[in-house]
Amino acid sequence: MLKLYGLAGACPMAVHIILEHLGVDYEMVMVDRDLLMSPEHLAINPMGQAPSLETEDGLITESVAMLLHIDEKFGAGRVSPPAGSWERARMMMMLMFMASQEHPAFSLWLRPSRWVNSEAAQDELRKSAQARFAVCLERLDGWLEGRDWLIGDSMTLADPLALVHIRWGLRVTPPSSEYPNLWRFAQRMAEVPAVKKVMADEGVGLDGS
Ligand SMILES: N[C@@H](CCC(=O)N[C@@H](CS)C(=O)NCC(=O)O)C(=O)O
Repeated sequence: MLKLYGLAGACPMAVHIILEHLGVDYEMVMVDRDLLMSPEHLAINPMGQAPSLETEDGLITESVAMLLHIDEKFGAGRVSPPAGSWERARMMMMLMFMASQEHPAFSLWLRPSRWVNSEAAQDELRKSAQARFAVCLERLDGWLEGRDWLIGDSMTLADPLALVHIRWGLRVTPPSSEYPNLWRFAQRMAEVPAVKKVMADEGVGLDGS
């Protein structure tokens, strides 16, 4: 059985949602934040981060890799467009964009002290990271203009990751709730049965909790 190591409301939640939505048999292990850098957890995830996914073939890290692997094994076309299609190229673009542009911008805003020492440098870094994150949210908002889902007419791998980032965006200025398409999308997503269950299980909401 798959075992997902998660952190409430963080990027593992996207993987959690897809597992639940596809009805995959899995075990969920919530990692204690204080133990992320413990030797036991570093043996699972050498970066001291979540998620990690234990499979019958071994362990993998990186949430986008997990989403793709789960889709290939259990998705049967339910949460991704066919290989080679333009829609799949766009879904991949969105996943990579969120993982490699949007997520790091938020992380720099959240924890500038990991990168620079002085308070002045941290303030400066926070400001530029927040501005960069806003550019990313603007782009995500544009992709949702006139649409219920990022791709096609049902949930794909890109949507749960977008929801996670929109929840994070409630903490920055301007908050994600001020982007009309993002906020409409987040509220809609929160009503999808699998999303509702995962948010309840992880104890998170759309109210900043
Ligand atoms: N690129 C990694 C990023 C993992 C990551 O940044 N995880 C965050 C949660 S979203 C984490 O574990 N943060 C705790 C920390 O860094 O202390 C992935 O997509 O899996």
